[in-house]
Amino acid sequence: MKKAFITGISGQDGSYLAEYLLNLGYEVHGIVRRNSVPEHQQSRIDFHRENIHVYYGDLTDASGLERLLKKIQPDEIYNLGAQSHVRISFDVPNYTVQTNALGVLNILEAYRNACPEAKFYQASSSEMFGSSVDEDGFQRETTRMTPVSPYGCSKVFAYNLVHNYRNAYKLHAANGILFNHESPRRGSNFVTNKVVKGAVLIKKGLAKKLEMGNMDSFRDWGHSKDYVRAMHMIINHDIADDFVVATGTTHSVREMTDYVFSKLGLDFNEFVVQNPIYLRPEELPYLRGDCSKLKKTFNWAPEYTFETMMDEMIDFWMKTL
Ligand code: F7E
Repeated sequence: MKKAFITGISGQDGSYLAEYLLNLGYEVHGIVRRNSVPEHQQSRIDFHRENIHVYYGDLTDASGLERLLKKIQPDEIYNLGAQSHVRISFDVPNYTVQTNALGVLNILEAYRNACPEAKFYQASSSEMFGSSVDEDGFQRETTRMTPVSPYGCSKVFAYNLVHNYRNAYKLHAANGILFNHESPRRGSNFVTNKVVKGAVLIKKGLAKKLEMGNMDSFRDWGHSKDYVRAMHMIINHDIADDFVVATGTTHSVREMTDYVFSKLGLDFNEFVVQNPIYLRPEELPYLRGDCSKLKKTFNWAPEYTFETMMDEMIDFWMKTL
């Protein structure tokens, strides 16, 4: 039985990955941060609590990470833990860098010392490309990285560190460069779930308005379930490498909002207002990923489309609220 260790196991991707690996017969271990309301924190993995080994841990706690890796001796380490909200990274830049950059140094060191035969996956992000777009309108593995947020900068540091540890210490350490990915489990302060939840509240007469930030940025939105399958392929590739995971299609926030409100028989223009608190000091205007390398290497293809993913989220909130 293979053993996997997942940081960020209680998050959207961590919970789907844990389910995916359990179905493949893995023994699954993961860390969660201490929280004053633990009931809420682990809601995404509650279904599987008996099958998952959960420990308190934190990417900023180097000795705790090393102790756990020594004890568990995992075959695969998935580093999905992060301060993952881009706008909030402007509010808490130091914490973001401590967790997403130095935290990766901590887990790479723990990995190198405790279980160097294991394979390592780093959750790298399309936010690393920042303002760079290739001439054909896509971002890919070779696109220049010019990040535009503390979050993006922290992820570039971690991405480079993974290369450094791969080459210097001959570790099997891979980067998945994931574009935005969503699901009903997405935190409701990320834009897709915020819009779906807000629109459903309006539809049900429970809210009158939805306050948003910049409606003109474009994102390449895929489904988290499709992307965790890619993570497993990437970590198990013969050689440790870097892969973009994306759908290749892009939509503006405005188009996405229009899609959701229209599905509910509403005109978003009547309900959406701008609140500057949701604007970012610097915005990443356009993302569209080229994942040819992933498709060619693993024959990966997403099962969800933008529409089926958004419809699933709408159904979820219609049933939940
Ligand atoms: O924003 C705009 C916002 O917060 C998407 C993270 O998973 O993907 C995610 O980062 C767009 C931005 O995701 C609101 O300005 C407008 O242009 O859903 P988001 P993100 O910043 O793209 C990358 C790949 C990651 O790695 C990150 O961890 O939507 N937007 N109005 C808004 N965004 C939010 N959150 N809230 C608004 O009211």
